[in-house]
Amino acid sequence: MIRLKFIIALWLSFTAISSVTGEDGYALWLRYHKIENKTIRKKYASQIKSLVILNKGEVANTAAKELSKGLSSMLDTKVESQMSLGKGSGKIIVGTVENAAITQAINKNKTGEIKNEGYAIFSLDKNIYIAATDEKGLLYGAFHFLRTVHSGADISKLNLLENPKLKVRILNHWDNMDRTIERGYAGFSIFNWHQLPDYIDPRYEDYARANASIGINATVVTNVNANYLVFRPDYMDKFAALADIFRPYGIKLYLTARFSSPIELGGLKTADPLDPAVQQWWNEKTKEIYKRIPDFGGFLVKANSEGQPGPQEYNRTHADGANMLADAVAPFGGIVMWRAFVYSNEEPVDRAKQAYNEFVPLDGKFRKNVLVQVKNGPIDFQPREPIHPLFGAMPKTPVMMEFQITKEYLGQGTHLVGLSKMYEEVLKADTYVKGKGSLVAKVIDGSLDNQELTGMAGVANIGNERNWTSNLFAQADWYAFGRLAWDPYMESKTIFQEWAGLTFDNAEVQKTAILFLENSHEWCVKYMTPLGLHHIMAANHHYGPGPWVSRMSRADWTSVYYHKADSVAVGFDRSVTGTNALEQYSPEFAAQYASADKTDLKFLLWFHHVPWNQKLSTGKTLWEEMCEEYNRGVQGVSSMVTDWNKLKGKVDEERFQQVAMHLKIQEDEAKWWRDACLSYFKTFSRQAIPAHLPQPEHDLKYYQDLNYPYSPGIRPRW
Ligand code: GCW
Repeated sequence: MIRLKFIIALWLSFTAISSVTGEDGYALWLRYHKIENKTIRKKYASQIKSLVILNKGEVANTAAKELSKGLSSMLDTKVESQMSLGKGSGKIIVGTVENAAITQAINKNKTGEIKNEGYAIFSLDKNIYIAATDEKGLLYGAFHFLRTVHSGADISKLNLLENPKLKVRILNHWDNMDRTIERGYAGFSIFNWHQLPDYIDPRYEDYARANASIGINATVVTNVNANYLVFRPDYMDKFAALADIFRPYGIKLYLTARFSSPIELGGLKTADPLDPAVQQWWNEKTKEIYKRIPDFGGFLVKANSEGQPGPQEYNRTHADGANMLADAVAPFGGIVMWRAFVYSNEEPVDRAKQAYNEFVPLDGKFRKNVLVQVKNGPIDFQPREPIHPLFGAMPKTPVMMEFQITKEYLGQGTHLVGLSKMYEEVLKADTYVKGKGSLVAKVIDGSLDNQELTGMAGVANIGNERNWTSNLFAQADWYAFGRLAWDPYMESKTIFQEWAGLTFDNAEVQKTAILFLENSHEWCVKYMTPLGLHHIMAANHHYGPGPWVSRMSRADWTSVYYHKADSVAVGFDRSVTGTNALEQYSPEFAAQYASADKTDLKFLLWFHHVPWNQKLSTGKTLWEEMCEEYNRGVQGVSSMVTDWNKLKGKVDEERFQQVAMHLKIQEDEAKWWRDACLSYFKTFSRQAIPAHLPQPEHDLKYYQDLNYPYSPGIRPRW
């Protein structure tokens, strides 16, 4: 009996340890393990004797809680927060400028202007100050300080000022109310609508905390393919319960608005945005929401796109629709994010050109509290796209970025593909609209056209799987999104160092992780869509290759529409001889891609229809280069398999295995992409795959016959 009790006690203590250390990935980058290096830990302990929080609000309270928890754990000694300043040194003093002690310190330190949500951290008179203008700044400063301590850096001479470059740093959840997630690959939605508002899953708070730790200050919890039930009172109560949990973490809740809700829920005959009864309906609904959620952020809308209802059904414009909702939220300080992801099969125009055609004429016609939300590229989150021509083309309208964090087209739940480099490539791309240096980042942060309202949205990759994101390394994409939304000029290298440092303890593991994050996007592009190929994945679920897809309800959902392979050439001619999509960019931008021989190979087949036998700058023909590229992509993945396996024993076993198993899947699937695509394109090039390269294991029909009816993340049909 005693023995049994002992065993149970032992078992309990083990499970307690494993849930505390969270080495199944649940703890994300917030592990805050005890600092192993004794010298560093002791030094910190002598520099951090007490923690003083001068503000009393709920967000400051969160900052206090985080600092106390994080520091206590890393220093292995209880660091409790107190509210009175007291005497002596060795204090971490946290407060906003309303406190005299903070203003005095700021003046003495000659800290520059701390803007909304920004913070300064500096050492002064043997104390360390975390100072801000508002409490959210304190929270972000607290997380920054924790990162610094975690990294083992010297904290005796800290002096930094961080202001967020974008105002709305927001996740977009494509989560449905039945808990499926459109394009979600990490399980079901973490939001349990059925049990809300009475059952509060502790995960909601962990979610808010993770977001706050990387500067995310907003979230849209419902799918852009929206459900009118969002506006039913019982559902509004559910959202209010979530908003209450998010608020202490500085996170505002937003909702998607289905344009036809006044008909479906309100019983009106129309959803015409100029109809007073419709406007009245939205005004009333908005009031009901604000009654429950006083700091409600506003609406995100997908309209007249992929079957979603919108103002054009009433011969009204996107601006008419957006403005109606903007007027409804304006009295409460809310905003509307109106998506520019529009294209129509009926339009005989290159899909890549349609959003620009529709939105540019509306420049200047949107209310002040409307942001036009534009995807990074003109088609749809492909492994690589040139920048969307709308960046820089609507100088009188705030334009925000939409990135996809979930990997709809980049290996979904299993492939290790670091997205930060892709985001960086887009943000640092030059639009040239106002001469050299007119970076996309400058459009987004409002500096190019003097915009006040700015933002970046990321389509969330989070689900209810234990480690949140399925592939452990996909946590790095969530992390990178948050950091880039805070500062779109940040370098991926820095982001990777931060994330790897926080996620893994062993230096060799960190180094390898950084190497993977640096290179994996490029490898993925190569094994899926090299040389500017795009949209050649399998239909509907988009899992795996499908360059042969030719019969769909609409042509612009097929692969053949995009690659245009024939016996002579392959690629989409978007130059003057083709659809001239290049005309939508500034002349300097367009000039880079005007002729095939000058075009960067990354975008060759995006902009040009190129003969299979064309000699490229590499000295190889297009066909040969395509074969090489596909193979290089596979080799990259194989190198990750080898490199990761060398780390066995250097990283905790559970996370080691998670990554190892996913890498194996990725390696097999990279080969699948290569072999399927080359087998298919070979039927056009009518040339063999060079003999020194691996040959496909199967014939084309085999690849074409593969099917995956239960592939996750598929768009629901209702
Ligand atoms: O990427 C495509 C997806 C759709 C998605 C759409 C959009 C939410 O395949 O599932 O719908 O884009 O961005 O609206």
